[in-house]
Amino acid sequence: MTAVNPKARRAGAAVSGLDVAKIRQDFPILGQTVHGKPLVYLDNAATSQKPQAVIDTLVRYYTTENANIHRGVHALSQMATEEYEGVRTKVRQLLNAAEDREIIFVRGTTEAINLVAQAYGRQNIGPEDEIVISAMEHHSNIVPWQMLCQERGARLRVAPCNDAGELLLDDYQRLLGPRTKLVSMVHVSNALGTINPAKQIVELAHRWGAPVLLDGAQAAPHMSIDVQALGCDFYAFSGHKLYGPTGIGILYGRAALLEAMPPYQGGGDMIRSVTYEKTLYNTLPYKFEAGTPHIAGVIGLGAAIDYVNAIGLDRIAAYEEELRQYGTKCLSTISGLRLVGTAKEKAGILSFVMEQAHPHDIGTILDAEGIAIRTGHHCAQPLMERLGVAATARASLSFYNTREEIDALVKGIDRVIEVFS
Ligand code: 7TS
Repeated sequence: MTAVNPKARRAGAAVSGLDVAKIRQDFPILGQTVHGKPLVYLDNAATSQKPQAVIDTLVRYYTTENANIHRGVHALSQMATEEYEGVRTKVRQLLNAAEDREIIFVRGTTEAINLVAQAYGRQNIGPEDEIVISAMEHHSNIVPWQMLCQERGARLRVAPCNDAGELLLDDYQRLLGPRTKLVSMVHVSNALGTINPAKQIVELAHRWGAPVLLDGAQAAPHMSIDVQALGCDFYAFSGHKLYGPTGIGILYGRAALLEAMPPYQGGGDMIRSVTYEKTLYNTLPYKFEAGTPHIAGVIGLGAAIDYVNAIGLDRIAAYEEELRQYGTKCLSTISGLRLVGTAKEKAGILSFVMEQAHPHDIGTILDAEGIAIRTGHHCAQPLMERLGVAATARASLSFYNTREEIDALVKGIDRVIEVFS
C-alpha cells in the first residue's frame, strides 16, 4: 500500500472546527454499503447527497401542504405560495442580491444559461458581435452560446488557460473590445477545481460595457457568494449540487437587465393579461417562471440553504480546503499518478490520470471498493483536448467527506495499481 505521508496529515489538521462525524449522521445515504463496502461518496461535483432535513421537508410538503401556487384562495395554496416565495428571499440572502425579484427559479444551471442566451442574447447580440467564454467551460456554458452565435451570426471567443488550468488574464483582456457583447465564465471549474478571479473578470468586461454571467454551479455549494461584491450581471447555480433536490436551480439577474429582457417561455403565471391580439407580461420575477414550477424543489432547496447556513459557508470552505490539501498531498505520493488541474486557487476537486490505467478502469475498480468518483471528460471536452487528456478520474469533495475517505481512495488506487501491474 502507498504510505500516506504523516506530514500531510498534520498539514491538514482541522482548523474549521466542523463536527463531521455529527454532520454525516444528517445524511442517511452515507451510512450505506455499496458492493459490501462502506460507501465513500466522492462525486459531489456531479451531485451532492441530501441531508435528512431536505428529505423531511419534501415529505412534509407533499404530505401536508401540496397545492399549486399564486392562484388559489384556499389555505394550502396560500401556504405553499408563502413558502415558495420565502425561499426566494433565502436565495437572495445567500447570494446577497439586492432584490427578491432578481432571483428566478429555473431547472438548473443549464436552464439558467439557456434563458440568458435566448432572452438576453437574441435581443442584444447580432452579426459580428462577440461572446467571450473561457477554455474551462462545462458544455452547458459553451453550447447555448454556440447556438446563439449560429442564429445571430455572432462569434464565440475563448480565453485560454495555462497547463495548470488557470485563466490567462492578459489574453482574456486582449480578447475584450467593442464587439464584446457578453462574457460568460465558470466561477469554479468542475473538471479542474480552478477558482477563477471572478471579480477581475467582471471588472475587465465592464470596461467594455459587456455584461457578465458567472456559472456558479461548482462555487455556490462551496463558498460564500456575494453577487454585488462580484459585480456580475447574471449568476447561475443548481440546487442539486447545494444539497437540495434535482430539477431546481437559480438564475440571478440584475433587475434592470431582466426588466429589459423578453420572456424565455410563454404560458401561465408569466402574464398579466391575455387576449388573442396581445399579451401583457407579468412583472419580475414571474415573467420568467412560466407554468407550474417545481414547487417542492424550491421548498426543498430552502431547507438545503437553511442547512448549509447553519454550518456556515465560510467554515465549509475552510474544511473543504483542508481536505483538498490533504488529498492533494496523499495523491501526489502515488507514483504514476498525475493531478490534472493544479491552479493556485482551487476548490475541492481532485482530477487525475494514471500511467497504469485508463480513468474508466480506475472508476470501475474504485466502485468495487465502494468508492464513487466520476470518470470521463466531465462535460468539458474542449478543456480535455487543451490539456492533452482524453479523460480524467475525478474525486470531488464535500464537507461531509473525511480524511479516512481520502485514505480509502488512496487504498483503492493502490488496488488499481495492483490489478494493472
Ligand atoms: N456548469 C458547471 C460548472 C457544472 O459543473 C455543471 C454540472 C453544470 C454547469 C450543469 O449543471 P446542471 O445542474 O444544469 O446539469 N456539472 C456536472 C459534473 O461535473 N458532473 O456531472 C455534472
